[in-house]
Amino acid sequence: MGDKALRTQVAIIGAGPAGLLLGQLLHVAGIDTIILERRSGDYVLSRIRAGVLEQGTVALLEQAGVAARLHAEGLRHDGFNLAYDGARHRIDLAGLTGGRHVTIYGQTEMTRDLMQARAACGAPSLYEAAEVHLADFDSAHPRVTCLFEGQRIEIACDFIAGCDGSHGVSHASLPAAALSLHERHYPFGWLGVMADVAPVSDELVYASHERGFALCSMRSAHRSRYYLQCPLGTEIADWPDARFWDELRQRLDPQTAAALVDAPSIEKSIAPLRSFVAEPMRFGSLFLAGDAAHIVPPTGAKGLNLAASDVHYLAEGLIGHYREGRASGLEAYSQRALARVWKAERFSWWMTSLLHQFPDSSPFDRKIQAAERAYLAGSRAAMAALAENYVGLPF
Ligand code: FAS
Ligand code: PHB
Repeated sequence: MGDKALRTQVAIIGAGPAGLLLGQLLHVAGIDTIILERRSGDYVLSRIRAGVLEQGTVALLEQAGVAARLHAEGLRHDGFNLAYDGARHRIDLAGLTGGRHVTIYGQTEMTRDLMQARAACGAPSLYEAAEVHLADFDSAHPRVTCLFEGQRIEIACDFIAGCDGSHGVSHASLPAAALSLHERHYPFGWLGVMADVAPVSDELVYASHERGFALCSMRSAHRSRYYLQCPLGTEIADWPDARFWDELRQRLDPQTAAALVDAPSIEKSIAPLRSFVAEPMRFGSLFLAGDAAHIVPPTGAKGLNLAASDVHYLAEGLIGHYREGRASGLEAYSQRALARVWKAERFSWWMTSLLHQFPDSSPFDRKIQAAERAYLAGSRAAMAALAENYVGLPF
């Protein structure tokens, strides 16, 4: 028994996008939650992550009542560009998908909006909660314990939502035999730079070059986000700004390279690329959502958006349980979520394979990759398939 006993309907582990969005959707539906987060709020906000939101994610933020700033500051994008063989090929998202689009709005800002909304509604969040432990989730009376502000807290709840990311405690709490893991590691990472300078282009540019992949993205009309494919083991210390900008220019098509304006980096980090799925996503009263259950390489801008669709299915199931005593939503959760997860895993793997240089590829592999790019640049049907995945498949 802890020093302090609490009770809630849904205990949420993790205050990243998945945990916070779930908390807000359940609050709007009148369902009580407690969020436990290992880090401080400032630390969570300091992590630079995603930047592209699907329309379905925007709709969920509207449902959660946190989309005002997104609509005021987010950038609607109706297309993006692929750059290879010295030319740019625009993917007309709106024209190829009957008007669908994406919105550029940093995950940091989305997280900030969700944190502020949760604080405003007074729903409890335990930041810097240590030694979080999940218990009895194979029963109807699961419990979560943690150390918080020097006290041992025990939370009795009906359900636990494991939204604690790829290094969380939730899936680590499961017996290995209960999980089926599927994984692919890529032989490279992304070196990312943020700079307060106007973006090189008003739409994103994904460049494929024999020196490696590069991505030109943004957070606003005054803040740019760039990435370079880099070998495993790359050290940030080996990449001063001047080298980064020079290498980026070499990988871009001439038109984009000529327009690039560089500026001092305000953030520089390296992210490894991997594909990962843990099946199933439900264990009794414990439900996994977001990076706690799956990881995609960031090439297709799917990670954050998959966390949102998991949360959509899980919130629907929990609301059905509490409002109508209906178990079907929760029983279908894992199968529904995984059906969409695997399609996004496929797309992210495909786009990564299309645009990156693979150190161990054979001459045949490289010919196939070049043919895939050439086919895509010349086929409306191929571009339409890319576009419908990029804007987000239906929930
Ligand atoms: P998160 O990892 O965001 O949140 C999990 C939270 O749980 C964290 O705050 C963590 O501190 C907390 N936690 C962990 N263990 C805990 C414990 N034991 N107890 C309590 N709390 C615990 N996606 C894109 O779409 N585009 C991108 O460009 C992109 N870039 C990325 C770059 C990096 C370096 C990384 C790591 C990911 C990137 N992603 C990107 C994916 C990323 O955006 C995730 O998909 C998104 O953060 C998923 O959100 P959550 O599932 O909430 O997980
Ligand atoms: C980003 O802006 O961080 C970003 C955009 C598109 C991607 C990945 C990352 O595919």
